[in-house]
Amino acid sequence: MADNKERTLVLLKPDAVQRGLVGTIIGRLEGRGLLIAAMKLIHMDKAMASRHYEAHVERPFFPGLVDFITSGPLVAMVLQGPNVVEMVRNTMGATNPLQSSPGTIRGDLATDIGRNLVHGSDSLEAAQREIALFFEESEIVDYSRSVDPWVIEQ
Ligand code: IDP
Ligand code: MG
Repeated sequence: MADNKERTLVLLKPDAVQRGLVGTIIGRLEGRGLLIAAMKLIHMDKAMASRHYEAHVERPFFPGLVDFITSGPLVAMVLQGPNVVEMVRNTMGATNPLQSSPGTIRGDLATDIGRNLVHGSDSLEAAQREIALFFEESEIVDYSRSVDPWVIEQ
């Protein structure tokens, strides 16, 4: 059985905040039954953005990505549930909205790879590193929901 307490970092990027899609996107993730373990609005600086996207530092799109992700506030969340990394990535859709399936967040709501609304960690290892960049351990709330047995077979 999958570990129900797997955690991932989700960012609702500055385009999601500016376009008024925060509620819609959180609703889609919540609707899948994922538990919100932490959440805050934060305006990243360039140093933090460079650390978050350190894997992409050599890529040609890196400067534009850092400019974009620091261009306004974003919503950072820790989501929890079985297979949460894959669940969030599937719900987000492919990186390039041109290839994202309809029904996914990017496939329904985004057009441009440089304005693709959401981030989700791509592995549990990346999630651990990214969560630690955004949240103190004390900001992550450990709780269960009475509805859990209706969402996850116990
Ligand atoms: P992911 O967000 O689906 O995990 P990554 O490959 O990790 O995709 O890329 C991180 C972010 O960098 C993407 O979400 C997107 O915003 C941006 N990005 C990736 N590739 C390109 C590109 O070719 N042009 C512009 N931006 C890109
Ligand atoms: Mg990525």
